[in-house]
Amino acid sequence: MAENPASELIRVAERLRGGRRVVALTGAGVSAESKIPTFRDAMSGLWASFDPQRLATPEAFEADPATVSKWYDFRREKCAQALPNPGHLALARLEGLLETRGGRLDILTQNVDGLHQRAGSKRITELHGSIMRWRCTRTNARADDLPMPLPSYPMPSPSGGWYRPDVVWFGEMLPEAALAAAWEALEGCEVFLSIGTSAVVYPAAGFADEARSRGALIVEVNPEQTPLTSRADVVLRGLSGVVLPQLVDAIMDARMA
Ligand code: BV8
Repeated sequence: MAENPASELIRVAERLRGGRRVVALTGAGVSAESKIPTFRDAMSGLWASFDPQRLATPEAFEADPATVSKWYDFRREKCAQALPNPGHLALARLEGLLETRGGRLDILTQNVDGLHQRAGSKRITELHGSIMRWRCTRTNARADDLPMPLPSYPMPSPSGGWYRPDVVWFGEMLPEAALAAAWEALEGCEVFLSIGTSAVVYPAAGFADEARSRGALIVEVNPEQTPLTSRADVVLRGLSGVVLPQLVDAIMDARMA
């Protein structure tokens, strides 16, 4: 992977130094260095023969609640064992840096693993819910303290329904509060960072264009090309766990004062 020209990194750092309104859209790539498989990686072992886009649907749960519950419980355990990586930690640092300069960082994450919270970030919108939480199919009551692993698949809820993962499946609407928070963040956005996402799942994949229509600088951090690459103003080609700390160091670099 070619090193990013320092000038590209400096260009973004200079824009961020000004204490701006920044939105970071994060995807599974940000958690890849925490050993959580991305969607487009072949899922390891037992799940290699399953297609996440087929399993992550209401129809799949309806048809086979045991298999879907087991898949999510397997992933929940991996997420609970994972640790935030330097990319998550750099975003938490960036949030504090911007705030001291009167700016703001909104993290809009497609990830359900809770690692941004554990890295210390505060202003986070979970666009697609949380794999650490389950929701009753009858009452919508939520539970984030169910035993790990679950004692049975699927897990019955006290109301006589079942517990389903409290995530947004393909074909399901995003939570209203999450969408409202995303639109509010995009409203004032001056720099939009698309980090570790294949930029193919909507409505999140449309946020970069929303930000651009408001004059924001569009920056992509990804080791590979995506459908957003050709529309990005700056492409920082690399791993988020490497590029994001470099970006924050560049902002802190006194020589840039
Ligand atoms: C909805 C939670 C109303 C569950 C997920 C408009 C146009 C076309 C289609 C649609 C549309 N509107 C709605 C749709 C349908 C659908 C959709 O977009 N389909 C796609 C496939 C075309 N959207 C929906 O259904 C959404 N609902 O809009 O409701 C509606 C409904 C139907 C029809 C119309 C309207 C709900 C979508 C949410 C689904 N839930 N997750 C769970 O986790 O199990 S999606 C899941 O996959 C993620 O949350 C994420 O959103 C998505 C993509 O994953 P990524 O995070 O991008 O990860 P991926 O593996 O794909 O890529 C990783 C990237 O990281 C790669 O680029 C790689 O290069 C990079 N990378 C790897 N390592 C690193 C790295 N980058 C940096 N550093 C590294 N170290």
